[in-house]
Amino acid sequence: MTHNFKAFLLLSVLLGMVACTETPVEAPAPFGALPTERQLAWQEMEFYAFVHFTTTTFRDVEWGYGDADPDEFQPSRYDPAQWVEVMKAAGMKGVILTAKHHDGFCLWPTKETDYCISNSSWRDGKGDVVGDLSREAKKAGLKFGVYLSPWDRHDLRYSTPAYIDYYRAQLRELLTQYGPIFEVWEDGANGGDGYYGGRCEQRHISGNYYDWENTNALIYELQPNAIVRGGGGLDARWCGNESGWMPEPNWAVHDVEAQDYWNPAEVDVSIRPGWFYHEKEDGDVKSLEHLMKIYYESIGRGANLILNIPPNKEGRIHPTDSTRLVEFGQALKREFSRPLSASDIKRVEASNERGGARRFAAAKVLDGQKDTYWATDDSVRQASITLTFRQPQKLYTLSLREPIQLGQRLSRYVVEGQQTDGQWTQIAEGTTIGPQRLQRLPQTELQAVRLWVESPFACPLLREVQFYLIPE
Ligand code: FUL
Repeated sequence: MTHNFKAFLLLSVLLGMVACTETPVEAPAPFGALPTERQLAWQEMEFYAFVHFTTTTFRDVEWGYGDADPDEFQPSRYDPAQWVEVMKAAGMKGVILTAKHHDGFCLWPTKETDYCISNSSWRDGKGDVVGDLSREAKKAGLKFGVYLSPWDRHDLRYSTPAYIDYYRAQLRELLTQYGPIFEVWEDGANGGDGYYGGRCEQRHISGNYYDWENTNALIYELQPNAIVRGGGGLDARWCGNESGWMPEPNWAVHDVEAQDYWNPAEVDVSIRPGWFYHEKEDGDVKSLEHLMKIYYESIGRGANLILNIPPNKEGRIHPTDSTRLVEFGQALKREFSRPLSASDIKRVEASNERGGARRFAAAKVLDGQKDTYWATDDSVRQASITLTFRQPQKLYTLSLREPIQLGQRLSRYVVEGQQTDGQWTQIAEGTTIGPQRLQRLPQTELQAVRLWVESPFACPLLREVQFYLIPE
């Protein structure tokens, strides 16, 4: 070996070592409160059904008083497979049933009370709506959840400690006999008056009566993947209205300053004015436009949407509702049928890319992956990303997503469009993004779009920028 060749080898080894030891760019640290595994899975559910059904349906009221005879529960053409078919067609991913509403009547053959379906002559006392719906849902690939009203206007024990044992025993039945449960709905409503074992009086409860901490511990013990939704549950929160819209900004964190815990919102709304079926509301089923508006203002604002579809006295979803839901499923498919493909985008640039690393480059917003994202250096609080199209495009809708597994960060965004004459103008703006933000855009020809984001607490991260074109 010549001297020169040895020197060359040594140099190569040294250079190789330098290359190997070059410090890789560190991933951004997670910020603040983070979603749990079950919350992350739940955020992907996005859209599911609510089913309000009990003796109340047959009395044509909203809040059953708790005095209906079990025999009044007589759905004549009962068909939970039809409910599920409609849910599937609408694009829903799950269903939550009122196993017991405020009237106290239980839709499954519980051993804990006589006030249940086993004491109706319907199906010779062999009915089990919870069992039927959970089975149909499973067959169709829908997740199943239960609503169990804490306020019970029938039970004599209500407002005494014995009722809490009763409520927990009911939960134990529901959470052990019907397979995986994705969500337990604890409702906060209590109007005071009720039947209460024939006493027909007002009953008020004090602050910690339900002792949710221990009740929820039981839920997690029996169903570790279930989301417990307030009343007493902290996994998900009420959006604050029953009209189908998420107020802005929508921070999934309970206290943004304190960053205490992840507490994402769920928007609950009925396809009709009431939660239960009433014939007089047959003409008031929400229009397609209204449902689409709800979709944009709930899921499109980072919340989950639970849409109530109440079975009628026959035990079927009324034809007006089922037709509307099928149409809605088709409209949703159409709405997002023309995603602008990454190959239609000539260039993606950002004002800053973390450490100049490819792993955090602006282009990561286009790769369709959950775990990859554009990131900036830690010191950055405002940044922009510019997407230049190969040809001018008439855009329709924009979808933005943060990688929420690293916390929610963005407080505001502004969208600018570059017209074909080179002029830039602002075309949209908004506040928080979170798991998803949908934004309709003006339908003008644009050759580029720039998105500005503000991230007051930590460096901005963005998982997705997806444009949709005007549906055909
Ligand atoms: C409320 C209840 O009082 C309504 O009847 C309905 O169940 C709705 C979803 O929640 O608190």
